[in-house]
Amino acid sequence: MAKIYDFESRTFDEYLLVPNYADKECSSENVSLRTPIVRYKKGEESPVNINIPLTSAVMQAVSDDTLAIALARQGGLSFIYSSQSIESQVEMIRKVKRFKSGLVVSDSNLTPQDTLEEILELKEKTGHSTVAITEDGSSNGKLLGLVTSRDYRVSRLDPNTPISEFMTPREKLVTAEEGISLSEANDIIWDNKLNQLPVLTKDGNLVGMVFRKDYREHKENPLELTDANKSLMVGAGINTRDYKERVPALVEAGADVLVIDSSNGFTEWQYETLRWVKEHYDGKVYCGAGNVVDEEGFRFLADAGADFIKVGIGGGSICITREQKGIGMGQATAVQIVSEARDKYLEETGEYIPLCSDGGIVYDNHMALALAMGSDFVMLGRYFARFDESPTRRMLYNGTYVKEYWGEGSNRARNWQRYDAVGKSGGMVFEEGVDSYVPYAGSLSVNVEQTTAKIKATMVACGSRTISEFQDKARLVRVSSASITEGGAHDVIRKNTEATRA
Ligand code: RVP
Repeated sequence: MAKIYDFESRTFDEYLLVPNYADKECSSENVSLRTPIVRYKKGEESPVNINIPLTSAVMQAVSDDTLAIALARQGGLSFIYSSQSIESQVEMIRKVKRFKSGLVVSDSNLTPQDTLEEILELKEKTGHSTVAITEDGSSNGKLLGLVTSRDYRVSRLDPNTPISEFMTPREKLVTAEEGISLSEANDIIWDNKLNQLPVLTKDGNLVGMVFRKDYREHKENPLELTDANKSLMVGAGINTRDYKERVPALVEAGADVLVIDSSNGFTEWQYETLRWVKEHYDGKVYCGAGNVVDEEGFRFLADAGADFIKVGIGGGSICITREQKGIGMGQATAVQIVSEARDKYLEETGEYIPLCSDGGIVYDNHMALALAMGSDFVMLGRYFARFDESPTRRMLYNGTYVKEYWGEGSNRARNWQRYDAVGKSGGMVFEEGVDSYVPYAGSLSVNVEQTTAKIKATMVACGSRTISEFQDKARLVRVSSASITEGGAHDVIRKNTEATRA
């Protein structure tokens, strides 16, 4: 007979946190939101951490290179969507890795024999006005000169003029040698009134550039998430079908963490994919898996070697899996059950597996609740889709600005690899996601700053300075529907009808 659980599954809105004692030292300035994202042994540190517990969903309407750069600069991590060709996903990863606040691999390079016309074309393509002139026109060739917009006047110079005639030659350039620190490079930039400093190997080959502007911006983004080479960090989605080709290409491009993107992770497909990644790379490539909602699903992926596990089925704002297939679990309950399973696994094996609460987060307080209930980080689709940096169009709809947002299981995404509803023709037989609009909300950095300030304030109210302390100390209470009404503004005539909770 079917097993029927004797509890109801619940959503975040049905819980509140109860404050704990907070001493004077427990203030927002002293709260760290740094959090582990891949498995580690008890007593050790996770090899990969993020500086704020926010990741962006593996979705076409959310995570491209532009959003990934903006989010990494605030300390979070994007997972670039996999419902695209391997080549275009790789290109997005490369763009994020190339964007460096410190040393930038030059993406605009020509030879001295090229012409002004080619400089102008390149500038148009990359949007960058500094071009490295190398012997072979590559980003790591012998540096022969530099061209910036100060070196030519388009109105005075024949477009066919060879670059050698107007570039600033190598001997007139101030350069630095490989190994220089970012702050030393910055001193040279200031002392010599430069806008950029080429960094060269001992043999004079170009390693990259340090830009004055980037250094300043880095100082303004103290939480910026970078790897050992000072490149921004970025994740990538993979699927269980073409992983043998996709994973090597993504790893080669520099993806820092992978995740198997699927609505249901409790499958032999995920097991095989995880084993392949782990064995092929000797455990050196990190890969998350999911999604699951119970202990059995968690154990299965943990034993298969998942580095983190995503929790949640059917809670996504654009997701109709529960309606279509009748599967899923209320998100808050799923997080609680899987967290308990994770803690049991830690007791038994001494390995901590970070959890990601994925889908169904509407308000900032839901993020705090997800963390309190045991998630180490959250994954957000709708939240990020609303910002300038998301890949979709901003439009005027019924008098307000909106952005488009569609599910990976919608016909629009045609991401049949994420779902099992594949027909004979290879298309989708039914949809598990909808195509929608979400209210436009401006820039990512402003919103993320506000969200993280709220999470910190919640943690302070619960007497916690770190996420793990928050998880240990949190005390939660279920609320009745009447007390939910009591929790919002009530029995007053609101002057401003805009929702203020988001
Ligand atoms: P939300 O943040 O509530 O918009 O949810 C985003 C999550 O929804 C994704 O990370 C993914 O797990 C899920 N999703 C994406 N597409 C679909 C679908 O089409 N059903 N669901």
